Amino acid sequence: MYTLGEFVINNIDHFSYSIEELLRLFSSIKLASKAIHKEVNKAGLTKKIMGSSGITNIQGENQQKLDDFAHRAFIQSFKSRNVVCGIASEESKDFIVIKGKKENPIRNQYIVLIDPLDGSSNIDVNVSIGTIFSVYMRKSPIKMNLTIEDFLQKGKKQILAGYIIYGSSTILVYSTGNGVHGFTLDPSFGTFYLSHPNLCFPKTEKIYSINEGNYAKFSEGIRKFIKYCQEKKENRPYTARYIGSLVGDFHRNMIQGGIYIYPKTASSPEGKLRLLYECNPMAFLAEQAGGKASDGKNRILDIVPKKLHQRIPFVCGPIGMVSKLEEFMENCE
Ligand code: P6P
Repeated sequence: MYTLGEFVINNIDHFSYSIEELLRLFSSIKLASKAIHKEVNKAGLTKKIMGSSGITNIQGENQQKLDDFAHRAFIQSFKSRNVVCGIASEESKDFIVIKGKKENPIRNQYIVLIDPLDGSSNIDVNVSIGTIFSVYMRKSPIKMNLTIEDFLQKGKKQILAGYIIYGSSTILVYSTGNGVHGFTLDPSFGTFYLSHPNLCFPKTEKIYSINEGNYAKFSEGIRKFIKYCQEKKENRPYTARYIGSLVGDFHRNMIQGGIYIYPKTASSPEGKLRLLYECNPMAFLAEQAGGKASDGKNRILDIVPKKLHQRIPFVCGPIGMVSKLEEFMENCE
């Protein structure tokens, strides 16, 4: 069985950056995700890692202890591998600059945007949660200080995007623009092995995922699409599945065939999800898996970011389902 490192080395042809630096990036991501895997899997046993940290994070959300643990784990692992020059995290108001080690010839030129632990409100009820990561080359010259522009790049400029889902097993899913591939952690070895090569949305359109509790707050177009999903016609009704964890819902929908929707609502006119470290990486994966991702109208990967933590309405899934939703949205404008 291929390990993640072996798979990367055997698929270097299309990757236009340094393989050594890509392996360093993966080394950081694997190190932190294994530490989080360990804590998530014993969360129910040790009260000290469960529940709220008592801190309200920059999102105004109640930070869970594991959110903070995951944030620190990634910062530390990226610092130690000397390949990243800057990190933007959901848990940190401003971006974090990482100075390269002088004695090391590798010049840190990668920018990472990360949601260290998405869906963390599910920790205490044992529902799958995940890390979402997005990687770019810096735009500013190596010798200059990082600027916010290094982080506000269009999603189509990503060189690496992926997630780790901490569920019945821990799976790292990524794309560098040459398909989507999944690797399952063997905890006894601490090694990620190729388990889901070339992930693609199946032809069957089966599932729709949206928080229907917000139905009264949705736009007419979204409400009409929900009714479309529920009517008995052609290959419908679809199955409703929504676990309140983007990584969990996305992973299931990519494998089984389904659309994920977090639209704007009357109370959240920009939607809830963050463009830079949730929607862009998931949109990159969705397109690489033969699907589509938009804000209900515009391609996510073409959107010019304006702020580090900006929110955006988000829909992703099989091309046919996303296009049908966009049609309803357009007809109700
Ligand atoms: P709601 C988790 O907080 C998250 O960011 C996503 O992982 C998830 O899909 C969504 O929010 C759930 O939000 O408002 O439906 O509870």
